Amino acid sequence: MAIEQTLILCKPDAVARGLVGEIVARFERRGYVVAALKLLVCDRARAEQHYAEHKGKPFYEGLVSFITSGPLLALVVAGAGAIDGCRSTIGATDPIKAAPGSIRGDYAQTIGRNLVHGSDSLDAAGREIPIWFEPSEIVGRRNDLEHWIVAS
Ligand code: IDP
Ligand code: MG
Repeated sequence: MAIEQTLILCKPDAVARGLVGEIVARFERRGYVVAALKLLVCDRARAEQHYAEHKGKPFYEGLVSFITSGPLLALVVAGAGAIDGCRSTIGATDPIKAAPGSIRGDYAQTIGRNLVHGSDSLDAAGREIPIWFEPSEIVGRRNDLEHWIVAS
């Protein structure tokens, strides 16, 4: 299984509700490693870049307004199959449909306040990570991560 990096955002609702420790712990307990992490307030330009695929959809303005509404925690999380693995730990987009045991299934109620973002493909991760992090802010390049991972 390839070692992958994925972009995770603990959105402003996660920070406001004091859930970032719980959320990050779930990725760590699964064996993924935090390769980069920062707390920031996302401005509109970055939000539009990040959510470009959703421009024009009915929920787009609300989404941009929400993601820029307060501090969020951005992370690069790395590990074997981390892109799909983190998506399954996060759970379905609509918390009503998210399985109990997933982050959204355990802590969220509505699709507009679903706590976490995770890249949904290798292409998305490759596009999204540079929107949030400089290469120098990411610790451990993909090929160096193997020895951190206690898995096979
Ligand atoms: P994802 O976060 O599970 O990848 P996407 O379809 O990429 O889901 O949508 C991005 C974000 O936009 C979602 O996490 C959610 O916060 C918001 N969103 C998606 N669909 C809706 C909707 O129908 N109403 C309100 N917000 C939505
Ligand atoms: Mg998405």
